[in-house]
Amino acid sequence: GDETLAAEMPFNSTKPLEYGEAAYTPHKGETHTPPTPIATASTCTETVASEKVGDGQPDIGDNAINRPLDRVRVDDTGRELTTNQGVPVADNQNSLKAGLRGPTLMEDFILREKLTHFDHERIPERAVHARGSAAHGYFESYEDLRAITRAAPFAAAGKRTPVFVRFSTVAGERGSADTVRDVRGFAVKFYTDDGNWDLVGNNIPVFFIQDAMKFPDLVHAVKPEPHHAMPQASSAHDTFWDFASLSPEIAHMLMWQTSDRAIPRSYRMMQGFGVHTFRLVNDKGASLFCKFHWTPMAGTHSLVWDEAVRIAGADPDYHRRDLWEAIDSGQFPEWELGLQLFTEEQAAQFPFDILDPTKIVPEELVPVRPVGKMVLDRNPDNFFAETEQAAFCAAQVVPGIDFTNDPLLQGRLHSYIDTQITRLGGPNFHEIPINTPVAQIHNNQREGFHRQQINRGRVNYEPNSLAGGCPFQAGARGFVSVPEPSQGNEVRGKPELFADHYSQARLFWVSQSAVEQRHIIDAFRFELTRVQTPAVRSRVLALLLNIDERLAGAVADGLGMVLPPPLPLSSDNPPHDYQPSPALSLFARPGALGVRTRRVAWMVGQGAEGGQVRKLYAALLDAGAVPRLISARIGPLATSDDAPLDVEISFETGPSVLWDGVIVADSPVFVGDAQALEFLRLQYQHDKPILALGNGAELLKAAKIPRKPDPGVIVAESADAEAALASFKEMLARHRVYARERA
Ligand code: HDE
Repeated sequence: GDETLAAEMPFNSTKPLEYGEAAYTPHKGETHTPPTPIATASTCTETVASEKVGDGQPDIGDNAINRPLDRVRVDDTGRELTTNQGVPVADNQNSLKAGLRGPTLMEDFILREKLTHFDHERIPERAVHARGSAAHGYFESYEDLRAITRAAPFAAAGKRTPVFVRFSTVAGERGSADTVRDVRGFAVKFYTDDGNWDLVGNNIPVFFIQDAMKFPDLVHAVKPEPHHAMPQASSAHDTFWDFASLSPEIAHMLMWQTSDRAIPRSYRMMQGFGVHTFRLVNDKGASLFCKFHWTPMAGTHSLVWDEAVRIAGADPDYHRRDLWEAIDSGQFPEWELGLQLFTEEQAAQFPFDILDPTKIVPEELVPVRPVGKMVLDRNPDNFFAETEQAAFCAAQVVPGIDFTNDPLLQGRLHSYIDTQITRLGGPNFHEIPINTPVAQIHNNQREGFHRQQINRGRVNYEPNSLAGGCPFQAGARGFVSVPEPSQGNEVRGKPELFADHYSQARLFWVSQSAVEQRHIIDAFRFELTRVQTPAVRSRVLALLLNIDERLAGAVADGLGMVLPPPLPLSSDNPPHDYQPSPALSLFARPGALGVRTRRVAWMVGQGAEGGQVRKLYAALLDAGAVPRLISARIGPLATSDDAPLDVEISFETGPSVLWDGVIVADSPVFVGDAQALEFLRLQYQHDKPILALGNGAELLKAAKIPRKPDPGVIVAESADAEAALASFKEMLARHRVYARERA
């Protein structure tokens, strides 16, 4: 029993019970009762937003990829503590000493192992895309696409292929804020029957540069400046804009990057693009060109800039938390995969070169054909083991998918594997469980750091007879490159059409709504105001003049500068005049999520109409929204009906920017609370729907929020609360009340 154990094994003979019962390991074979946890995800209410989401227990989904991962998944429940050699550890609190006040002994292999492991726990972060979050899920094909591609995921209608998807920012370091202005990475690893296929894309369909040769310069320019390592996770500084103003091929990308695409509301609410033109190949070797599109079922929605900046302080993990909580609460994010398919002959007619990654194929030219959906239904168990160690690689394709000669893509085919050798410490990173294909690996590659496979036999070469020729070449079943004819002199240069830098930048500009255009102007103004060198600002204005005079004029005006002459064009060809493409507006994809996962702050004050709050709150929860009661402090709050309300979040921990909308409850006491007024003013300023019930309208007045005309401010008597809530839900589902900005 416990008494004899204590008597037999005091770990510190002078203070035997310093750590209480927990200091004693259970005897072998005895069951260990874990102590009652002090805090779990469901009892902890302090954090910004994680409270009440899920039960904190791992949710073992049924993704095929999770089955192989189960081999290495560790659950410590009911287990005793061991060293890395599996030796049970008696005392994890005290090092081994020569006498209680004496020197620590070299002999303490347990201490040395623990410290040594700790000393080496960090690995280099990704050179770009260091900050990211990931989830497991599956891709499901709508149809049998074998006539177009032999790629395994498309072999049958309803076929499911496990995926692991990582979203990221590009410029910021691993601990930087989620909501900065930046491109977002959208990397999908398909664990197909024929090996891993990585579609390593972005949320913006074009790129800054046209040739891999320029990538290190681009990244050096946008990263923190090398002398003082500032600014973090921001392109708003001289070196980026210096580079940009000297690289006119960047024009189209700048339009996307200054648009609200670069400040998404959620990873769940952004598109994904393969960017480059790829090829799909069928089993007869016939191929079509292909552009990949991911379209979010939740619609494309963004933050407003001031909101994004404030969220970076209020919750730097905003996107990470949003993705985690959506999955944890069973609101699985979904995207539809669409393909733009076209032939060599069609491509030859386009007014741009399909090998140029600064160009899109407008949807009016080639429609997007939906071919399947992706569902993310499981959070990782361990951030480091899965998300951090995931190694995506643009060169990882499977039979049925092939590359084109896009010179940016060609450089990527080299860079990704190369970077993992440093980042993950050797050539066997494909054996880290998250990177290992579900398909089996058989080849004669051997050895290297951290080898996991134990290859049998004496044959590690091919051809061989001693192993019966195994593993043997797959022939036509294997990956066969499209036999594209190629000829020409070795030359460093670009095709002529690559030099049209402005036509599609202008296409993007003219396809934006008035609000979106204003946001682009504001973003240029912000970025260039941060730039210290007037000549750099001026060169950017000269570049913008080639896109649109009104745009250039408005930005110049915002900087108090006069317009310089336009940058000389790099091509003698006249620019191409595209028809506007409505598909390029964020508003083209409102999504089908309604109010699901929308965060609603419910402001309550002393003496609030408790019954009404409880009823409407339940209705909103039922609709899938995420309401929370918020007030000056958490805890019980007296109501009109004697049953207190439980305030969940305080204004300090859940500031205005963390909510998609606000309901002001009918409460007698509100007015004068500075935090409440600030909260409401920001909700209004950030275009969010506001519903004030009964006496709650007083708070709107005090905050000087106009009641009319504004479709997003709803004021109602308590008796009409249910109808008012319905209108509020409509506004909430529409994301933001952008009409307010025109007023
Ligand atoms: Fe990347 N990129 N990239 N990139 N990229 C990396 O690979 C690179 C490019 C993209 O979640 C690195 O594992 C070169 C375009 C994503 O782990 C690195 C060039 C697109 C991710 C690298 C490009 C991307 C990366 C850094 C130009 C959109 C994150 C760490 C020739 C289609 C993947 C790593 C993840 C990551 C190189 C351009 C998307 C250094 C050389 C274009 C989503 O290898």
